[in-house]
Amino acid sequence: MRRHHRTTPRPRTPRLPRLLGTLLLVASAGVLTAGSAPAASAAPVPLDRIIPAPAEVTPGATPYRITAGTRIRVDDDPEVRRVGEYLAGILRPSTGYPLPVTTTGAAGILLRLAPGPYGTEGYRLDSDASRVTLTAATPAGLFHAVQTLRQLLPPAVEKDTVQPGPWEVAGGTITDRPRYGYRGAMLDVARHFLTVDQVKRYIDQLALYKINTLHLHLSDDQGWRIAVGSWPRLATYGGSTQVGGGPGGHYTKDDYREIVRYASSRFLQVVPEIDMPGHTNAALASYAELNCDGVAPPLYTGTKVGFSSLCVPKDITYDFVDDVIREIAELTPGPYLHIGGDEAHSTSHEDYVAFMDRVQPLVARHGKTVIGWHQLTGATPAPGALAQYWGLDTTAPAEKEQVVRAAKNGTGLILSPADRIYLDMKYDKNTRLGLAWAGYVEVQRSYDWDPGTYLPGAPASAIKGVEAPMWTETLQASADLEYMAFPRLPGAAELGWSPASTHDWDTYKVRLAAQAPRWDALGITYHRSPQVPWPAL
Ligand code: TNX
Repeated sequence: MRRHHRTTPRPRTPRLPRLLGTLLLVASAGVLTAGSAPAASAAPVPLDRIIPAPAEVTPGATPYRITAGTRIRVDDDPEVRRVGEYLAGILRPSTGYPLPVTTTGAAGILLRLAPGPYGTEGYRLDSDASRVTLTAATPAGLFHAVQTLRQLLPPAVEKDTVQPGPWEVAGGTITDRPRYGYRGAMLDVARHFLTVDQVKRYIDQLALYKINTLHLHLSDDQGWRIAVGSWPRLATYGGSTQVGGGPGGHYTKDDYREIVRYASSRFLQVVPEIDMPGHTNAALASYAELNCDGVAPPLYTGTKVGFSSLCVPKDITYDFVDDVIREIAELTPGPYLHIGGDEAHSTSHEDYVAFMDRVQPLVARHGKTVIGWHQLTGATPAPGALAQYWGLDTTAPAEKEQVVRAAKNGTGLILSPADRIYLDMKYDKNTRLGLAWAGYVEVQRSYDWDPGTYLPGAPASAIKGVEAPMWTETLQASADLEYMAFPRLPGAAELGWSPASTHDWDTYKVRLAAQAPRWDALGITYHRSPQVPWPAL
């Protein structure tokens, strides 16, 4: 019963079996609960009311109810047990139940690894009166299944004090796997420094929507945010301020390891970015010898772009880049290292190409695969490199063609169109945070596009996924980040995960509205866009 993913959206007719199933489910839940618990709130969340939309749903008749006696039964495998404990950690505070994680028993909530058509991140969820079974080929698949289970429970499950329940999961089966392997979110920790705890909080929010990549923009004109042992002033001096002139900050190597560890406990890889050859004022200010004229500029706390460049002809530039890449590659278990390459307006085209020709092999030498912003396609992308497209609908055709040509020649693409999923763009003219250079981006605009057809001419196989960047010129507190990310981030996650055939704004906005009580329970600030039918406050 596997459904084949389509790369083009199908016409907007709802799939009849799914719709019928949902109706049946709602009806049967109503009958089952009549006379016991309060009917309206007791109907369990329909299996297809989650974000990202699951690939395939078959409703069943009887829900599963978590009770004081429920056990979480896991395979005898340390990683599966870890996912079981993570689930218990979510359920225990709000249910008040002990929910022991055990390796025995056949009822309750079961987490099992088994071969099947799940790929590296897919899963199956089966729910009936006696058990909920999560099955996947990998711990990552089980972790994503846990996020699905979480969204199938009432929003109050997210609270950290005991709530009344009941805790029912609709009966039936979900079979699910992602459309794309790269589903990312970026945090710019350079314009405003974000603490390790802020990054962890965001990681937890990403995990809820099955995002598997955290891209950290670790350096820019306003700050260098990671300790480099061989060039210590980068962090201690180059990291000592930020936009607006505040104290800035940087991650020690242990801080960074802790972010990587925490991300990996949520099955996210970290992609570190050192932006080069432009966006380098913090480095140039820290070491005079990196400048062509040998003079260090002052630190910079404004928001202009395009004024700085590493000195392309000097050999010391490549000693510097080699040291930085080596030390960051050593700390990074994931395969990718992002070298930026955007807005190098102070680097000649010739120098830009020469720089990329020398730097990309250094990334390979330290065992990593290059990612660059799509301007990298104006040079010669290394074999296997990925280009991150951040253009707009209105980007000049020649620039899009250059990206498409690279894709045809084997460069993979990550799609981050700025007028769609730049999370720092204002929603409308009244948004008090954010920028508007790519226009206003309301929720429907951010959701309503198809990564598979977005760049006409790019081979479908070149599209590796979607990433939602968050630039922080105007953002500092977690509440700021959340206000910009919610509700647009779940849409980016759905574009990366769900089959194109599920794409439909009218049903999506209802699913999105249903997330709001969960955000409230989690303390997440969000924008109550007038485009979404939110529940009353
Ligand atoms: C463009 S996107 C930039 C960043 C800014 C951002 C603000 C990109 C690769 N470069 O330097 O922070 O716009 O939205």
